[in-house]
Amino acid sequence: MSRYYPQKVEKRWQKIWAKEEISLARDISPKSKKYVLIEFPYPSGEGLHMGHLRPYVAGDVYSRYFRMKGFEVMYPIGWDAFGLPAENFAIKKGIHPAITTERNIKNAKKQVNNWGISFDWSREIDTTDPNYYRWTQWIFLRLFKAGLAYQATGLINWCPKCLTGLANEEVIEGKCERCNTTVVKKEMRQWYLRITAYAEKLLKGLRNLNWPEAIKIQQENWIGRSEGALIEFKIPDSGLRIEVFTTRPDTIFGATYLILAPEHELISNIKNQISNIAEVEKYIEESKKKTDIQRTAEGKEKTGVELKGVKVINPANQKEISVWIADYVLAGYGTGAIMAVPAHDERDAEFAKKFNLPFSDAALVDPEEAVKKVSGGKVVQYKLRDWVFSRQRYWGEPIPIIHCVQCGVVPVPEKDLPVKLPKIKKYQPTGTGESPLAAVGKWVKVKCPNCRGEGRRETNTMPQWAGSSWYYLRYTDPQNKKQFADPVKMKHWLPVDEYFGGLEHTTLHLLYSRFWHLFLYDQGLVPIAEPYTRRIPHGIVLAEDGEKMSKSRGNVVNPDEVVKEYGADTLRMHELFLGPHEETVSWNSQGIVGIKRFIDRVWLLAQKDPREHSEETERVLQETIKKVGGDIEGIKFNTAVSALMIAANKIYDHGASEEQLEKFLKILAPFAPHLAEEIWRKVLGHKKSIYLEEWPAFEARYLQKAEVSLVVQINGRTREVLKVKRDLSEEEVKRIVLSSGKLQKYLAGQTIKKVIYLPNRLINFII
Ligand code: ANZ
Ligand code: ZN
Repeated sequence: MSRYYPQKVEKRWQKIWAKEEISLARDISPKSKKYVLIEFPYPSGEGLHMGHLRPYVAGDVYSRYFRMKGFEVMYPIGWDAFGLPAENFAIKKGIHPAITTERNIKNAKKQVNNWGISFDWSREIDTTDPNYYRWTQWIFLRLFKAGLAYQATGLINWCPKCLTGLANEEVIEGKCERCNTTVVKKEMRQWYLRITAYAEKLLKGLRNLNWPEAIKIQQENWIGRSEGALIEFKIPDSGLRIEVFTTRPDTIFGATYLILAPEHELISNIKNQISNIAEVEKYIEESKKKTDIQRTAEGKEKTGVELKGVKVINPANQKEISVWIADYVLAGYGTGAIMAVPAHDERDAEFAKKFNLPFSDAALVDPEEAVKKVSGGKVVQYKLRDWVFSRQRYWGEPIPIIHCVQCGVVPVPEKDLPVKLPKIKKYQPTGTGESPLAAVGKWVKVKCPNCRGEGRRETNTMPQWAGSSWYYLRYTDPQNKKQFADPVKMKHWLPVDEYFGGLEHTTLHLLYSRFWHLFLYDQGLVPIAEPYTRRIPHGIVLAEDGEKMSKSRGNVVNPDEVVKEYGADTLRMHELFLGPHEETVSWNSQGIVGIKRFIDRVWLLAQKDPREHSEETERVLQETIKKVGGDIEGIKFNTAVSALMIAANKIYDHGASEEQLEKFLKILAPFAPHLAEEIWRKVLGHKKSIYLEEWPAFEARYLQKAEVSLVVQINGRTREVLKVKRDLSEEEVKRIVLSSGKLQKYLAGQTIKKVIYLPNRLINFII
């Protein structure tokens, strides 16, 4: 009897599967389609890690299962290869990012192949390929022509380490999402995408999606819809007015003062009127140094300065009230001004106490009436801001725009796409707010497509989120030279049925790509409104010590090392067995030995002779077929693995016919693809792959047999026959009997001297 050497066996099948195109998804097929997607990876120099393995294996089990269930499954992969890390790595090593990217892709590809992931390589895409980003630029132009891409100068988030502007979504608790450096505000010209125009659609579309509730809520909160009113407060004898946004117009009689954000534009207009302007300007300077998070943190002591010499009239009661600036009022929300109602609002109350401002317990009024009487207007406000879309870095898609002295902002004609990123030697960020491309004179200088006069190319590039905003569309038709994808193919494959991914992209990728998709839908360019039907998040894999895996801690488990030592099948099953897919789990180096033993045991089982049919085995198989299928569809891979292990032990004990062994192999196949195929073809001698087989059907008659009729005797006399689950322990049966009303009458108050239990047949109480 030979031992099982996964390292040898696995490589062989990986090659054969590639040749046999086992995972190729056909566009024209009589089968129902299933589109399974993982978030395509960023190909870094470090290679792929456990964080990639987890969703890829999950998607792989799912895809292999549904192929066997008779679906045409598309499970593609590509590379999200633009972005800062490649560029930073290149700067450090002095190698061009195009070269390192190619190298890293090659390596990552090898990795996922070693893990036995059944991706459809014929659909591979790379966002840095001009054939791909040509269409990213094309969609940008569509947005531009629809008025949804615009330039503006404003205060934006700036990362002083990455030396680039950032979108709000990339600022996590005041820090850069990439490098964790505290973000500062900087006034700059930027490109924006008007995602706010889609706020309502982004909210509404969420409702019908099969996403975890927590993710929906997070996205809803980020969009932050709130209904309220705009109300004007006049500055007497000036013709000026201050507009506030309030969600509580009913409290207007209690508004005893007004607060502006320190950045409010009115302040510079009424400078002469402010008698303490020096103090005010000092406060404005100080607040510039704080992030929004610091400014609005709960429990932070309220600060502010009165604008002395300025008063406004409360339109509800005509009372004159004072005006203040305070940093807890943000410039970027509502109108950047509030009416303060200390009697009803906690933050206002804190502020009023500190500065000795009046509280008013005036009665609430009907909100509708209040708005009418003060001639305000009902409005809806969103927390969502427009998406800052330009980056002052080299390694990204050039924004296809030409600036002309005569004509202003001119889009590059579609026929001139792609605007290729020039290969240059000096790609270091400049830090001046200009992208390194600005120094490439030859590339920048270009004729205006409109007037043929002298023009300059836009030198900012797109953020790393651009290419990923539509990549799942390209998978449906990756080679298309005429369109970003053929509508017929999109209609066939969309929507994505299952989207496996991380929890960190809720307000980044998932928000951005839904926005692009909804826009393309409005333009009639995609067949359905929402791209991702079901979202399946996974928890992180922590190191064995329960800490995050990190180089500096030295606790990183490298999946490739595990493959070398134990083989891919063991790695896959162990990883799935660590815990529920959506939960954070810790690596466990002891448990892996158990999985390895399981793999060896199945191998032994396949060598066992003679092979005879066993009813016991059949019953186990039937239950396991049902359980494993249900678990895969319900994303409960850990319990599926456990069911397979239990089944293998029982089958080992009871024996199995060839047909029974085959059934077991088929349900094991999605999890341990190499082992299953090796036994299927090499031991059992089948010519064709096990992945062309059908998932075994289970027969109800066996499942009914999961219940048995148990005779209950008292002192040897039969008193009852109970239907109970098979294989219960004596304790479990006792509990059932003692809670049965009919039997209680015999047993109540009696001392049970002895219990005789014959599993699945009889229990006899001696009293
Ligand atoms: C008066 C009032 C009375 C308010 C009351 C609340 C309670 P959401 O739900 O988040 O939209 N507000 C408006 N603009 C603001 C800004 N730029 N910075 C900080 N706070 C601002 O909150 C809306 C409420 O937050 C508004 O309603 C306003 O205070 C405040 F008993 O007006 B309210
Ligand atoms: Zn021109």
